[in-house]
Amino acid sequence: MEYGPAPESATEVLKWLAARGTFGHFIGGAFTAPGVTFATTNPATGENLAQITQGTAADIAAAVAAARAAQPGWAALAGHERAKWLYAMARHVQKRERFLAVLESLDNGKPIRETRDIDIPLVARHFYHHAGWAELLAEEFPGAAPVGVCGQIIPWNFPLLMLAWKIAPALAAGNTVVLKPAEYTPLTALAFAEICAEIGLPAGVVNIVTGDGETGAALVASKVDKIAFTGSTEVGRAIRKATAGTGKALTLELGGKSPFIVCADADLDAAVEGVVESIWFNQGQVCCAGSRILVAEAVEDAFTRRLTDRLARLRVGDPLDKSVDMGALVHPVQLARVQQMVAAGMAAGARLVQAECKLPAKGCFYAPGFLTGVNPANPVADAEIFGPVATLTSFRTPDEAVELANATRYGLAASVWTESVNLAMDLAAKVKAGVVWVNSANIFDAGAAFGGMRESGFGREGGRAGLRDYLRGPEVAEAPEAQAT
Ligand code: TXE
Repeated sequence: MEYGPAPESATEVLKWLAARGTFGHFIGGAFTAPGVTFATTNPATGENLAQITQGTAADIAAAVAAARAAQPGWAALAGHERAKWLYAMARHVQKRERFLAVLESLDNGKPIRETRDIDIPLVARHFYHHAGWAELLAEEFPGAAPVGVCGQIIPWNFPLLMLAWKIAPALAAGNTVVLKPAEYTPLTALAFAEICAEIGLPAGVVNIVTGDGETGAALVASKVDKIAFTGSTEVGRAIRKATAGTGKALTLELGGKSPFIVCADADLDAAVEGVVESIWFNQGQVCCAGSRILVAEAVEDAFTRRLTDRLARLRVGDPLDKSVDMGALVHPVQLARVQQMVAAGMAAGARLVQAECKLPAKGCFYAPGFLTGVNPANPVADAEIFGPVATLTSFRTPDEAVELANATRYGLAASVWTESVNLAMDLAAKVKAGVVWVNSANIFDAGAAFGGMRESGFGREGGRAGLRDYLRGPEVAEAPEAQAT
């Protein structure tokens, strides 16, 4: 088996996988014996990486019981003591950063440049940031109490980062958790469970139960106090129905079809790089990807030319090769989905501009591109492709840009490119999205609230607003800054 560059860490990861082979769940501070298992595979090669236990309702009940038993003691700790554990998690993630970067690339297919420079550093940052919050909690949210036991269900596109987004604020606020990673990418969550064991985290504070949607549904139906979910809009809808009337708190971070607005006065080279970071980052498997490029008619030709040139220079290939820009999609099912969506878009009249790169002979690789001539009735106009393919449409006036940007059932993110501060502020206020980036895209910070509106869900992750979603009590309903205005 050839693993290209980064051989040392890759060897270490392969040894780690070989030593374990089959994983159980992490419940009450220890790994359980494996049960019925399924394979997690490397999407770049199709090879099996490890056997993963399919969580049952009984496993979920055991994990929830462990979290329930641990919760009062965890909440009773002084904030600075909870902070100590979160700092330890951050430091241990940093200590293993190369190992985790390679493991994530192997399980997910994303390029090592991204896991090494983006995913894993952001994971550590999230734990550091929330360690600070644990210390400040009593002062910043006087009278607030944790929600209790939180069930957390995460997707496969940023496996360890989504784990950090869920676990760090929950623990900082005094909750305990049962987390279910996505079935395609459970390995870094299991490596994180080992970190919890190694640092001696009190048993039951973090529990990880692996499995598919059935395991997720069992977690939703279990005796937890809150569900925090990131994933598809369809499953989010089902979870909202399942939790309605149960008294369980709920936050949902779902899909998107985020506009990427290039105004007539934009710095076009910067905007082209913005597209690279927006839709060709992580193979386009990003909930807030700028998947709808809206470009001012006056610069459409110039912008499209530069974008096409840039597209031709993207390198697609072995995720462990440090010079690669795009790796493999996460799974053959997702690859087929992207192929079908693009074919449907073309059948409805769109034209595909696609990189003519040589793809590896096997694995879930897909050449990036963009679709032009997408009319509003085209299925790809408002459906998430969730792959490295944007749509490109032109507009004449800023008002038309706003109208097009808001012509969607989603409202997760938006990106605005202009050299005019006034125009940027005006568009940012009018576009219906939880997050608006100006002259940038896909910037994530642990201190900034991230989350959607409309069918992109509700609730926030990151910063003060994210903390509030893991608390209840008098100071929680409204942020102090909101009360002041
Ligand atoms: O998501 P699912 P899938 C979108 C994206 C993608 C599509 C399908 O468009 O192409 O969804 O991806 C768990 N009760 N996003 O099918 O099924 C599941 O095990 C409880 C956008 O992989 O939503 C996994 O852990 N849990 C998204 C998690 O939900 C259930 C990221 C997400 O899987 C469940 C991923 C159930 N009934 C996909 N069914 C984003 N917002 O970033 C499944 N799960």
